[in-house]
Amino acid sequence: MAMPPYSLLASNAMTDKRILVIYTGGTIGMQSHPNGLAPGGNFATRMAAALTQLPIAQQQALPVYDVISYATLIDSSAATPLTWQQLALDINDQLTSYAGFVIIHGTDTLSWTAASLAYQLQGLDRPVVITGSMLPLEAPDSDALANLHGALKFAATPSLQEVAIYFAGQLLRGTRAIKQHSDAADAFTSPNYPLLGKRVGDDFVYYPSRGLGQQQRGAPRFELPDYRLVNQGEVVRIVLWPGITAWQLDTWLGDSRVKGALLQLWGAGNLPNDPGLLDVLAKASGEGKLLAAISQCPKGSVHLGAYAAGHGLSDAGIMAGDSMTPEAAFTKLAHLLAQPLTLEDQRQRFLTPLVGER
Ligand code: ASN
Repeated sequence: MAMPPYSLLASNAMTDKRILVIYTGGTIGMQSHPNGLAPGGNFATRMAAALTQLPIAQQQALPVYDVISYATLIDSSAATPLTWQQLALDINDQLTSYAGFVIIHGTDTLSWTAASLAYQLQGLDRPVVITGSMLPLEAPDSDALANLHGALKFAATPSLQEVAIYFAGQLLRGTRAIKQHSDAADAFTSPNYPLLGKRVGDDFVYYPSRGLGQQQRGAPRFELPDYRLVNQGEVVRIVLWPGITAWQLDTWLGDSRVKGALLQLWGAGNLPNDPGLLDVLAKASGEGKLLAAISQCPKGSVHLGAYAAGHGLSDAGIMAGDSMTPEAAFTKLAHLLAQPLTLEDQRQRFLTPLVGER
């Protein structure tokens, strides 16, 4: 007797391995409108059509997936902490129904969303892979199909147990990635941490020894605080420039609405030798504001106190962000400030690696 093409067991196994694709917008789904490119709908059909362009063997090796589209599709410049929170809530709601998740996102703030999700989805026991593209899905020579393909493949890799970005053949840790190029397909880099995986020929290779999967113990410990508490400008990012003055710094840090700040210093942690600047910082941290510093250099780490000019930073209560990306440091401040923690706990948790971000 001939066997049916799929046994019941096989189809159950397929269900166990389903991937949920969440479409938020971005260039990948954009279509021409009279005012320029804008996010287009009907993504599930368009994605399925694009995937039929893969060689048959690759199509057959794709995981089964469902697609949900957000009601309001955005260019990722419109993302806010509430967008990050919505994604985390949706993943939390669907967690046990899917083996992995692919988030389709605009590239401009993709690494911010990735970093924020990593803090919200601590202890994640399955893949969450964020991707997008530099050219729309239907554009000639688009990078969209290759990115969707790789994202689906890695989202179906159970040993990947963290929030990662798949882009241009590379799998990057979500808390370690930055957008480095405004035009090239190879738009993302991970300046201070090796790739979690990559495409090698037709294979998608994951390096488990670099991943968080091995640290994963027990049930996920998601933290889903109310990000409305950090959605009105409570956290600011200040990138130093030559000639910055104390009054300028105070304009930001002295505002009672500001609860935390990320400072981007020069080099290994240098700032102008102006006692007025340190006074402003000390006053803000004395008022209970959470202040952290990283470097403006994408590679390397800050060492507060390495230079005489930067020596007073630790005394002023500034926490060293080591080699964290701006995205990872900023979203971590926001994540900690959204929770009812004491200042001491917030400081201690900022300085502790939570999801491989430092
Ligand atoms: N402006 C777009 C966005 O971030 C850029 C892109 O997706 N390539 O939504």
